[in-house]
Amino acid sequence: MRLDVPDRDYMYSGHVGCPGCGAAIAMKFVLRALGDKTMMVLPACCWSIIAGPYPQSTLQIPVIHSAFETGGAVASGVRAALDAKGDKETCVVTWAGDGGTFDIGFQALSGAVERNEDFIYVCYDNEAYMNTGIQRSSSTPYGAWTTTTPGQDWKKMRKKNIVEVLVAHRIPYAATASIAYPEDLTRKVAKARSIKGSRFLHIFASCPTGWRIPSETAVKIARMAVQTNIFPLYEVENGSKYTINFMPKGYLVKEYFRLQGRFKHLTERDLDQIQAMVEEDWQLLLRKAGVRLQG
Ligand SMILES: Cc1ncc(C[n+]2csc(CCOP(=O)(O)OP(=O)(O)O)c2C)c(N)n1
Ligand code: SF4
Ligand SMILES: [Mg+2]
Repeated sequence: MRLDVPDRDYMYSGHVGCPGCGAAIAMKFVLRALGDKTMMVLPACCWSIIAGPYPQSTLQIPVIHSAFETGGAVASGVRAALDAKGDKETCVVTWAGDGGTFDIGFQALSGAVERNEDFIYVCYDNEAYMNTGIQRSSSTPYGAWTTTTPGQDWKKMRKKNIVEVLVAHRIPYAATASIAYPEDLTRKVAKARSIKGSRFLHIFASCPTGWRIPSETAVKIARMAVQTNIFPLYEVENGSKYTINFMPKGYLVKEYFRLQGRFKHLTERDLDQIQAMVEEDWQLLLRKAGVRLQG
């Protein structure tokens, strides 16, 4: 099968991520879709390491490594500096993990998008603070083991719905995407690049190390997250126009959970409860998108 995505790479062939790292796959596709004239703000996260130690870098674009909590603020400053130089062409992109987005960088992100700063904010979501040893974030899903939710203290709170939080800011464009659907991802990045103002992309990026999965299953598991409705693919324009990009056939969440060591403690009853939560979220999304299903 030949993928219909640009073939010019903006990553060199080597990087220092773990084998099967979804965050590395996400970066590869996003940079291909953004093309030349891209500047990246990189708050502390696994990607601060994956890019390699100075003076080496796997990235073929200018990068600013920033403090963890400042992704939105630093991007605002870079945009202002480019504007002052008369450079309207270069696209400013913040690339942050879920911890740097849902939690610690949220204030700077919310401030920047409330001002409708002209930049793209990409959150690659591996559902925990991976770089520092798999600590739980507000993106970690209900039921997951992490080093701060060990044993019977597995996470009992549901994942924060970050796209809905961004949609509440009424930004021009917000979308979910997955490393398992590169054509959909590429189209959304290209669309985001063509829009002015604040744009937000939430990319599901498997983490073999933190999820306790074999590296070769990273893409399969990301695909299953979409096919089970755990991570639906959709986009929202101007805070109100919802479009669902993929209608799953409705696989059972159990199949997805059973492949991952981080969920191995869950009982059948826990998994039935999670199935009901997923269904509830999916029905809510369908209502927002104005989709009515029979039954
Ligand atoms: C203010 C501050 N607190 C804590 C850290 C330590 N730190 C660096 S990266 C990181 C985890 C980042 O998690 P996430 O944003 O989800 O990205 P991931 O590592 O999962 O790719 C932490 C806690 C820091 N650099 N700065
Ligand atoms: S810990 Fe996870 S996100 Fe970080 S480099 Fe390894 S696989 Fe990638
Ligand atoms: Mg993370």
